[in-house]
Amino acid sequence: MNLCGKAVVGDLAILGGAKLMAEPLHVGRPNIGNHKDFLGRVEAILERGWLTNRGQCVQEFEKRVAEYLGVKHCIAMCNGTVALEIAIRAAGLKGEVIVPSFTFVATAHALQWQEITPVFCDIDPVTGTIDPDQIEAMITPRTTGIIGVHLWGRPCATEKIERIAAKHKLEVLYDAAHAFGCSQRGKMVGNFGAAEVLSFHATKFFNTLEGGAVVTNDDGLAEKIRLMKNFGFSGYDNVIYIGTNGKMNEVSAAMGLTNFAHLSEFIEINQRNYHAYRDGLADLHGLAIFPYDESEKSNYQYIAIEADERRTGLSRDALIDILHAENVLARRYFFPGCHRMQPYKALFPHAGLLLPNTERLAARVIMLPTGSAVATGQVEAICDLLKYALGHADEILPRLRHRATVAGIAAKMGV
Ligand code: T4K
Repeated sequence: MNLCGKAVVGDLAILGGAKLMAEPLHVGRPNIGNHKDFLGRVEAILERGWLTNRGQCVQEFEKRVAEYLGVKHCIAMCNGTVALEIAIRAAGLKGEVIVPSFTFVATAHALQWQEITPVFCDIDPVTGTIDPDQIEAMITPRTTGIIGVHLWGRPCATEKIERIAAKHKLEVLYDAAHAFGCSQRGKMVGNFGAAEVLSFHATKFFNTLEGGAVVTNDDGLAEKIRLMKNFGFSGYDNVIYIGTNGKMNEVSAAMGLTNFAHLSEFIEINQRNYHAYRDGLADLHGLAIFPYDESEKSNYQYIAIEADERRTGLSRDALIDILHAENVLARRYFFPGCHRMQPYKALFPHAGLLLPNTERLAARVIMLPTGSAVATGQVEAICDLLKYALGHADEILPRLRHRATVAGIAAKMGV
């Protein structure tokens, strides 16, 4: 018997067999530090009666993040999306901003929310980040900036992007939601562009329940952002700027401080799982894992694989259905690409024609579970399951088709 426990194709859960995992394995299960430490901090917050508005924990958290990244300013926020919106506004972006479509929709929404047009640029097929060679062709007189996304913790081609931006007098921001703890040429993400935006959402390897931050080395920009995230207040009754409420609360910061004590442990677990996946999938034709550059610092938080249907014999979606049936809740981050989501789909119906690499990757990517909720043995079993599925694609495919036909007929009959 193999590690996934499938002797015949009928043993696959999608074809009626037992599930590989007793409990669902999610992508994005939170890593949670020491419960007692967290609860102790929450108790102290309650004792102090200072729950938000730049309390002790938020101040300490901002200091820890800035020190860890070697960046001058960290402004903690309630989430990454609001942090993006505020950074965009503070950097003075308007008109059109060039962004990849291959990102979580929050990157595009943070622009559109402020009536700034996201102009979708294609990605480099190897790195998955914005292709700097395509940026210049998208610049118009209305363009004010570029937002690169450090996809799955892989930093963008920052040098090239920033050279183009300087030439055309554009601002550069980075959506670093995936890249806390990652470096490029030894420099920590957080130190590139005018500012970078982090997310500490529950599903990120390092979380503050909900949370985010803008990090920057620009004193003036930091000052503006601090004002903007607190309604523009500069002391009691004195509003000197337009602002909103982007503040991180004390309990979120307490979670962040608690998780800081486990940061290297979380990264080690992710790296261990990454190695197990990389080794387990090594000889599978048609399934390629997105590699991490291990000479750089990385958080290893996303296990992204690309499925080439012509070689696997099974489509990406069929593989996801097979995994889901086994309680391995793989995801399609980022399907179908922002340009195929509303309102962008209606606004730019033909955007896809300029985004061949985005369309290709969006149709192929499978995100697999990792983090402290996933044991090495489970990773090995998942790899073995994929190996089994690919090795028996010829037998599985007709049975899946038959199953789909029966389901279609049943649906039509209202059964
Ligand atoms: N930019 C980029 C590039 C981003 O990826 C994101 C967020 C942002 C900006 C915006 O940052 P935030 O404003 O979110 O701070 C999830 C996250 O909600 C989102 O934060 C993240 N990116 C995105 C990649 O993934 P969904 O809609 O896929 O989440 P959901 O609810 O399906 O959760 C994923 C899985 O995680 C669940 O199946 C189960 C597990 N889970 C989730 C939560 C919330 C848990 O086990 N426990 C939990 O508490 O977007």
